[in-house]
Amino acid sequence: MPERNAGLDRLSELIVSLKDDGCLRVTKKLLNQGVAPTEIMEVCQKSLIDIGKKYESGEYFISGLIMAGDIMKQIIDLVLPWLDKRAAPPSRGRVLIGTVAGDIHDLGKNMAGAMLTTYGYDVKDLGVDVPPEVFLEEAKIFAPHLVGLSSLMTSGHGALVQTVQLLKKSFPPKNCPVIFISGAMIIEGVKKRSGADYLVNNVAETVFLCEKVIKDKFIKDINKKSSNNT
Ligand code: B12
Repeated sequence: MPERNAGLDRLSELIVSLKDDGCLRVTKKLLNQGVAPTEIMEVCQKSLIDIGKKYESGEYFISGLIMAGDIMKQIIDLVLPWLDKRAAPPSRGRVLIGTVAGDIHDLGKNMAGAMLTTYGYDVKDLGVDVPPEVFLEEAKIFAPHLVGLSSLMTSGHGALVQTVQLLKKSFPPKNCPVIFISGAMIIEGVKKRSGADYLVNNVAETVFLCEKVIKDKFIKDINKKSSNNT
């Protein structure tokens, strides 16, 4: 197993102490040293959780969260061009994503969207604060294989549950897109309550899940249909 680059711990310290110049310098260095973008993203996600804890404990204020969001956006901009551009077919599948009503957090969703696009998926991003009905309307038009809902606040769980249930009841089970949910504060219990198919915790897991679902569910269906026709 390759040794972990010590710069990743340095990056984490700099993010948590909101030192934007240092963060960007270290990120560039890590990328030039060949550290995987996904590894850098994992460090960012964990560091942001630490920042969230500092906010909760009163050590940081809302300005801290805003700075963290800003730093994160700049790091994502640096990292995205380094993502592995796969020689993928024109589209591996359609994925509809968005942040649920009442929530404006979008960093994780944007990262996941960019990563899926890089891996050859056709991604439609509905943005933030998206009402359940809009997810449904867009799902009818775009006909996604998967729908990914992001929700970072406990207060957003109601909207999340409503969105999943609306989608589930509006499509016949066989034609319903596979629904996955993601974001800090989502726990297995929320997944169960909503009836979502999967809970994902990071972008690497998301890409893996999409590949698995498309392969297991949709490609199998296509093969079944074509063998029934012969
Ligand atoms: C940055 C930040 C902000 C920024 C957001 C900037 C932006 N453009 O997104 C700003 C300053 C705007 C903000 C505002 C607020 N925030 Co805030 N924020 C955070 C913070 C520190 C980091 C979130 C983040 O970006 N994480 C990094 C990303 C990469 O991680 P992620 O979202 O989990 O995503 C990963 C996976 O889950 C997955 N994924 C995520 N989404 C999706 C979607 C799809 C489709 C897929 C495929 C995958 C996927 O992939 C990602 C990468 O691995 C969190 C702390 C935390 N624990 O997360 C608090 C946090 C979420 N915020 C919180 C709060 C309270 C607020 C405010 C209400 C504060 C206020 N008083 O105004 C407002 C909310 C306004 C609103 N209505 O939405 C709380 C929520 C607490 C709770 N129990 O609900 C947290 C947890 C902080 C805390 N510990 O108290 N916030």
